[in-house]
Amino acid sequence: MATLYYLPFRGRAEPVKLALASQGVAFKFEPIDRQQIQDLNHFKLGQVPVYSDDEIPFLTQSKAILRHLGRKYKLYGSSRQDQAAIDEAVDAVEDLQLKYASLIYVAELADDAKTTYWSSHGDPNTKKGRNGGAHIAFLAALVASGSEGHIIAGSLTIADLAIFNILDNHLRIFQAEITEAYPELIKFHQHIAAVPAIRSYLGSEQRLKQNTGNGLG
Ligand SMILES: N[C@@H](CCC(=O)N[C@@H](CS)C(=O)NCC(=O)O)C(=O)O
Repeated sequence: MATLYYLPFRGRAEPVKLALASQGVAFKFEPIDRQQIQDLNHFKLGQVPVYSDDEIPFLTQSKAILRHLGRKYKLYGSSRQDQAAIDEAVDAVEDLQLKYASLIYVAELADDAKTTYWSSHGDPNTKKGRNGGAHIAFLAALVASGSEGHIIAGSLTIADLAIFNILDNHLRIFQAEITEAYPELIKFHQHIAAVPAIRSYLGSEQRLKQNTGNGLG
């Protein structure tokens, strides 16, 4: 059975779980602690998530795992153009993810940091600022360029799942702001959450309650 090793919160394992759940793939989640990550036989890059299945043992890096699942379960479009666009979206999510991680773990979600974050990475008026592409407006543009509620190829891909997850994280902090500025993202979030297999996962025991390592956000 597919096995996913991660710390006991959603974090960077969540898009991987969403991908598996969306395809009805049974998987075992192995919660581990930081001490266990020192076992470099399994955690060869000194980090988690780590994923194993019948083809690949102990694959590290959340985006590499996501791409593997994308290829394995046909969540990666059907052409090289689709795949390039999917990679682009997944990497755009990573740019925002790094800013989000800093807000949670470095700034510890302090009020002034939240205000600065929204101003730099959320407010539609700052889209053209020096944000290195880490801005919710760019994700909104990707969503708007899609069709039938999906970013690419008119069907579910890992790009949808990556965007859904980063959006889900941001909605926990900026629900009112996003609802006002980006109604299309709210619609997208609802659409993905309503995919039957995803809805069922989101309401299941497998969906951990704790979102981040320090319990913020
Ligand atoms: N680029 C990696 C980052 C992985 C990462 O930062 N993992 C953290 C948990 S979110 C970790 O393993 N921390 C343990 C440690 O630093 O000892 C990915 O996307 O998987």
